[in-house]
Amino acid sequence: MKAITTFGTALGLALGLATASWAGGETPSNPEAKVYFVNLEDGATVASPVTVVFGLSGMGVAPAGTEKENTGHHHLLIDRPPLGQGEDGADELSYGLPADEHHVHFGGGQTETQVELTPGSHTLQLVLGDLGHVPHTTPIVSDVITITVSE
Ligand SMILES: [Cu+2]
Repeated sequence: MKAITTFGTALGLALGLATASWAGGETPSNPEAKVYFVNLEDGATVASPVTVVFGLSGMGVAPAGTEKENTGHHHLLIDRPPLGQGEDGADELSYGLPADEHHVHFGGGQTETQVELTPGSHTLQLVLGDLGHVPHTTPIVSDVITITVSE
């Protein structure tokens, strides 16, 4: 019985710490919201250009710059560490996402794209950003998936 109690306490502490460090920018999200890949699964082998369809539940898509509660726009992260584990660590969760080959913005409110990827293994992650491209608090991010692009 004692062992169970101790385990419960440790779990509570671990969850508390995880929640405290998992904060983004100033825009609140629906913490139940989910962003996900509609047409790609982890481990999939695909041909380039790769069609990527973005799914979002619990919040709505709105173009960048739109001030509307519980909305955001999609960002596709390509071949970089999971958001919050890049060079700036958790700090990157509270700043606007960069725009470069590893961070593609869909500020028009698009929900799908085609990306040219070289043959081989690539990682993809979806991140919802607010009107100013900053992740929400709680950040709405997908799992990181690894796909293989065929020759
Ligand atoms: Cu953006």
